[in-house]
Amino acid sequence: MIIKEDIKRMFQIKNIRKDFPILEREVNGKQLVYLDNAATSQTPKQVIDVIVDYYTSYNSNIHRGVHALSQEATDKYEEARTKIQNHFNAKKKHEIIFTSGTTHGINIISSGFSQILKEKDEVIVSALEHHSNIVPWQMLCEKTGAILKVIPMNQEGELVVDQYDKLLSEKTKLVFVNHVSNALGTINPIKTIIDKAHHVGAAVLVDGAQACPHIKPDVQELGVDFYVASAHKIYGPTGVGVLYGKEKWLNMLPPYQGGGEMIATVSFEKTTYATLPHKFEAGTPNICGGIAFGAAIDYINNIGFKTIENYEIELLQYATKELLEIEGLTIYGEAKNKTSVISFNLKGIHPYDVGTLLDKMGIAVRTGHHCAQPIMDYYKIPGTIRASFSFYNTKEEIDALVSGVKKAKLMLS
Ligand code: 7TS
Repeated sequence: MIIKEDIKRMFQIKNIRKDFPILEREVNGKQLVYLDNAATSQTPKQVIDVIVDYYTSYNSNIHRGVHALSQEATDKYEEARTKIQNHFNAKKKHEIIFTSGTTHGINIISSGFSQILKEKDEVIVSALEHHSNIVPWQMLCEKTGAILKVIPMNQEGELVVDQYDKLLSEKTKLVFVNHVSNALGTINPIKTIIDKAHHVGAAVLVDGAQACPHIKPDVQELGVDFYVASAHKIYGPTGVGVLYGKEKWLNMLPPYQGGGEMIATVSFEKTTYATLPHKFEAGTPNICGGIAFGAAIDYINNIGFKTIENYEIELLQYATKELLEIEGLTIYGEAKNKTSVISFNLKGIHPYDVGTLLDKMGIAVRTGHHCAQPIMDYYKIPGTIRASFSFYNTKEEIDALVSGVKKAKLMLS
């Protein structure tokens, strides 16, 4: 029986879906069912309009021209920085650095710490990381002689926090962990991880790439030293992201790249660097992207994180229940606290084959190791099929996924 609440919700989802023109399209002659939101989310027309407006009306370089267009672009770009500051609740606007994305943000910090760390210093990573939050730190360890330690995971796909306690000591200088695992959807206990690290005097970087579409992080409440994210996973464009850093750290760390915009004075004898945030923003940035990022933040806040959370949990629970009814299907990652991501496999069938057949049915999922090979190694599998849901997905789309997986199973067994 459809109750009043369901009707209200169906109406809202219909309206929300109208904001995303791409959801109307067909793929391989079938209505698109987009379930690869953890790779990149779709962009609402409110954000697309901002991008079109930028190139139609005021495209120009920022922070340098006295002319009207340049001033307009500068104002809009800096307004976006303020929106991002407010969203993450950063104390100061100059603690918000525009980057090209999460990977860029992590590299700014890992490269900076290569001038601070010494041989035998220790740094801690978690077993649940994306390669972006592993490889830059391994490069840092190679350069400095620092030692990389790993917080292990368990079968449910959760971090074993007791083991983390044993890794921490006064030798620990840095801890880097994701807020949410991209491969499994696990929400990590980052507040506990941060507090424990601070207890031994270590700084913490949180990779928020997968958390930000679902959770509004409060960097002051978390007390985190660095928090990074990408706009394209939060309904904004690709090629832009954010690095939040505590002022004292950003002042202490060296610039990442040299060039225009990041200097105060230049002569052949000596160059002095600009103050924050420009010190970390060499060259012409992704101006349109930054402004559109601000619009995406507005969009997601208009929907509201409580609404998003409630609805996405409903989708997650429904999909989990329906998928588990398929014989031979295993879900990887059953953390108590997780976002709307389901990684799964069919017994004896390669995930890539299932993904390819689903694509023929118009259903977009990601298959493979999801740039998280250590997690796949833990489960001793080559990869998974990953379905990741957004607030614009529907139960009907989950039904299409479930029926598609059943068909794929029949064809491949
Ligand atoms: N960290 C996490 C947790 C991620 O999920 C990703 C991208 C990154 C870092 C890198 O972000 P980028 O914007 O700099 O590329 N994750 C995925 C994914 O799960 N499928 O495609 C990209």
